[in-house]
Amino acid sequence: MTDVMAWIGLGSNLDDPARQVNTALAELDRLPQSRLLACSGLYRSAPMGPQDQPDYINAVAGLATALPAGALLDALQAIEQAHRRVRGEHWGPRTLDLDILLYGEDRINTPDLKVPHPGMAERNFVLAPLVEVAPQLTVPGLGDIQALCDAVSDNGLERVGDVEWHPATPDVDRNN
Ligand code: A4P
Ligand code: MG
Repeated sequence: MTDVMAWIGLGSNLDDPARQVNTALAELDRLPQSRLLACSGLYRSAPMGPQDQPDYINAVAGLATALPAGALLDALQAIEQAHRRVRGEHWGPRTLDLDILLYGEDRINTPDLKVPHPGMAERNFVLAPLVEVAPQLTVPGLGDIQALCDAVSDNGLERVGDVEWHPATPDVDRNN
């Protein structure tokens, strides 16, 4: 099976959010049949939903994967569990949230998985980091990522730094 480019949204607002996101990136890169190929910087964002919770740190990552979408969701939920995420209030605070934003050009609508992620067109903390790393991206059913990003306010959003992950340097000396 050939690889699909899946775009993953990462979010955290508890227990050192930048560390949660950086650790999760390394864990994504270690998933079976998968390789992390791209990553945005870290963005601080005002909470969407209940306001009596800390700001979030958000980022997006591009994962080349041969895992089917359902298996990828299971793997992401296992990583969330490893970060001791306790599911509480809807849209409430969390140590780590991993959403499948895009899975290649697929449109998926099952009880457990909706792709493209239904909220992504309203979320500046998803659109701005996607524009940073994949400005040519087209979202199935929604269109050009830059146009989607231009249509939302950047209120409450600030790029606060780089992630610790770096793309592997191609080994150009391998040929001989
Ligand atoms: N699910 C369906 N589609 C997907 C998908 N594309 N990716 C299902 C991941 N999961 C998907 O998710 C509930 C169920 O959604 C999963 O079991 C899966 O089968 P959850 O993570 O347990 O619940 P939740 O996160 O509380 O609800 P929801 O609606 O998924 O919330 P979101 O969309 O994840 O948003 N504010 C800021 N600034 N930054 C944030 O990152 N995140 C949230 C949560 C709220 N406010 C935020 C942020
Ligand atoms: Mg979620």
